[in-house]
Amino acid sequence: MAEDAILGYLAVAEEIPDSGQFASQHGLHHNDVVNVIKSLHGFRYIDAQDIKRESWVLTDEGKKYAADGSPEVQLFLAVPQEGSISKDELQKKLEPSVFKIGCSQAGKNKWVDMGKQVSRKVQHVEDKVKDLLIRVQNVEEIGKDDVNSLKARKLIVAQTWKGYSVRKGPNYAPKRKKVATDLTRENLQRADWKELEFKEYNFNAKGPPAESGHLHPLLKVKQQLKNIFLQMGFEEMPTNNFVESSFWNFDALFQPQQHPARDSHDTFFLEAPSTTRELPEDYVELVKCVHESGGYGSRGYMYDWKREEANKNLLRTHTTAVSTRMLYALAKQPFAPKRYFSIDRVFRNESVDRTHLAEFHQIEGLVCDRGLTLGDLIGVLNDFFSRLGMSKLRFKPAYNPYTEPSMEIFSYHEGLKKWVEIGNSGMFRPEMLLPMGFPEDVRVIAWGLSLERPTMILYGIDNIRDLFGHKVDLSLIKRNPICRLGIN
Ligand code: FB9
Repeated sequence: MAEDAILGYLAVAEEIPDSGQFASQHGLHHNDVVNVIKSLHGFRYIDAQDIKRESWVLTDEGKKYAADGSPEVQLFLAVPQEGSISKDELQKKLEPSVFKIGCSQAGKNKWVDMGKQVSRKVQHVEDKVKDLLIRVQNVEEIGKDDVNSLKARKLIVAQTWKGYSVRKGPNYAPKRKKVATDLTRENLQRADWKELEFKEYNFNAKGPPAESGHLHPLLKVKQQLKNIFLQMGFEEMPTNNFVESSFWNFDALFQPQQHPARDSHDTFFLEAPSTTRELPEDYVELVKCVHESGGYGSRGYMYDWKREEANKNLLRTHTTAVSTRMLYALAKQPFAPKRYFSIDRVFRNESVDRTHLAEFHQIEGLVCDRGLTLGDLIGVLNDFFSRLGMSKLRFKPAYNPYTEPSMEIFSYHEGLKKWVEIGNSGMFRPEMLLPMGFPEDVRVIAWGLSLERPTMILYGIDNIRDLFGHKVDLSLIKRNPICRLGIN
């Protein structure tokens, strides 16, 4: 249709100066003409040049007045030729916007006398505005001042019209030759490949996008945090056991058995297997004592410690449970300083909301060495978080059953323009370390944070359910580039 019109027209004419006029002269939609021009240009049947033209188009309000007349004329016609009409009466006869604009325009044009009563001041008026709008609609020229006044009344807006001027191309032919895009068996059998014109190879054509796996944003940030820990000389702890005994998750951490976190409101206890198979009996005895009657300078919690409570299996509530196992194993060896880290899932029976699910990934770091102080903890925290791009830290005294002193960590986040709580930390209590068998002067400083929070902030994800779980929009994972940690 449009193709034959264009190729046919160029058979007799040098050029098609304006695809817009060509379309209207041939009763074609300009878009169809443009698509054909692009395709013929692609095959070099024609040579098309962009042409732009600024034109005015009517706004919706402009279209209304072009159809129904300008508001001032509608108002004028609503005023009786003789006598007058009350303003309220008049208002009822017209749409609110027409009445409002009509009053100001007709008033300005001194067509009517706008008092409590409204009367005509002239016999007849021309609807110049309507005429101008119709001329614009018909792409006819109108004067500069008229353009400005219509523009001022937001009845017309500028529009860039894009079209093409077209000339014959190097492969011009009045009819598009069917170009073969493939040499088929039939072509060979019919030996008609000689006549056939083959489409050029387009070596710049992009192949189909290579579908590949995409790392979940959480895993991208996890990898960067692992790199930071490894660069700081930390060794990763094995976290491949979501199921833990209450002993390693709580008791070994000197967390008393009646501590609120140890009831099913906060912790997922297992039905099967409900109890752990074995614990290091001699060490369990020491833990029992320190809970019940203290020692090592502590008076303990002075309650009856129950083995069956410690035997209960649960989904670990923190990766600190892994730290406990690793520190216990470390204490069995001749002492050597150690830096450990873990990043893995922990489970808490919490109500789900925008930032909390029943599970999240905990990041934990610990340094075990002789004579470590709170200063060393603050030092390693500044080092660690500065590598995450968080340099300005503040510390707020906090409480954990297994660390004393403990501190919540805050950082001023330039992007969010506020102080953000970025983690918790402390020095493991002697009641935890000494029963393990560590020498008196060995101290362990540790800290923890979540993986979800930094990932949500870095990827600008507002609701944790958009980050993790069955509602995640996979395209988000596909589309999201790596956010470089440490770069604001
Ligand atoms: O991750 C947390 N906040 C955070 C971290 C990084 C971050 O980076 C942004 C790019 C800039 C932003 C925010 N928090 C810890 C703080 C809060 O979100 C807190 O409300 C929620 N916390 C979780 C626990 O919720 C019950 C985050 C999680 C958390 C808290 C404490 C520990 C671990 C995870 C710990 C510990 C610990 C303490 C002493 C010794 C050993 C471990």
